[in-house]
Amino acid sequence: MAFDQKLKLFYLPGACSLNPHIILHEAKFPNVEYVKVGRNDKGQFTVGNELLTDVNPKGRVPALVLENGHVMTEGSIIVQYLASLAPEAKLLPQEGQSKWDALELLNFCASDLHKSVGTLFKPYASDEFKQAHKAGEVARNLKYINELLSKNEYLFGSEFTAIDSYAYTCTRWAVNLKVDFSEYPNITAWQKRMEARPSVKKALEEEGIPLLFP
Ligand SMILES: N[C@@H](CCC(=O)N[C@@H](CS)C(=O)NCC(=O)O)C(=O)O
Repeated sequence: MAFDQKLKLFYLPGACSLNPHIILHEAKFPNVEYVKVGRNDKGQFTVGNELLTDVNPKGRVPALVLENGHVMTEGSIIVQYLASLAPEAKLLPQEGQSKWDALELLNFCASDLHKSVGTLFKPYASDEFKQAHKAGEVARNLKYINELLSKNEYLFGSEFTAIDSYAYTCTRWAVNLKVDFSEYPNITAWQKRMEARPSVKKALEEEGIPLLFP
């Protein structure tokens, strides 16, 4: 499949679909339709009068529909796919040990980071649990990211990769959920660096959500 194929990204403003949204702009994919999902009174995602489950049986974002109709539904795999279509954008290393090391970190974002911060949104989690979880798993993952950013400007070295857009998306949630970032100054500096990128600004603007650091 080609770089200039027709693509359709289903997103919810600010959700993990922001990661592929940033990546589509970062690599300047030319032929993308962005479809905002809504919610019905049962909390299910909707697209117009239809349920998102008609597109993605998991009922979640992101979902990327390719020109041939195939649907991809896991964010970390979607960005690997996009990176392979746009090698000159260097969204992820494509060869050697770096390829595996980058995938390892991308997987950390998709599993530990995404799901630890994401748990703080669960309506069935008690306030007591959320406080303990912030001090436990969330802090552990943010500390690791903060350490990585003490060595480099971006998470996988001196250049932006799709690991940054994923981690930016999740650490953004943590800021909005009032996690204390005073012990993570490198994350704050990197979030500002991320928000200076035209791709990030454009994706946030299209999703109708504010910069953390206007
Ligand atoms: N395994 C999926 C998870 C995607 C995911 O958790 N999406 C969230 C938004 S960040 C969602 O759609 N949540 C709605 C729900 O769980 O009903 C991935 O890694 O892309």
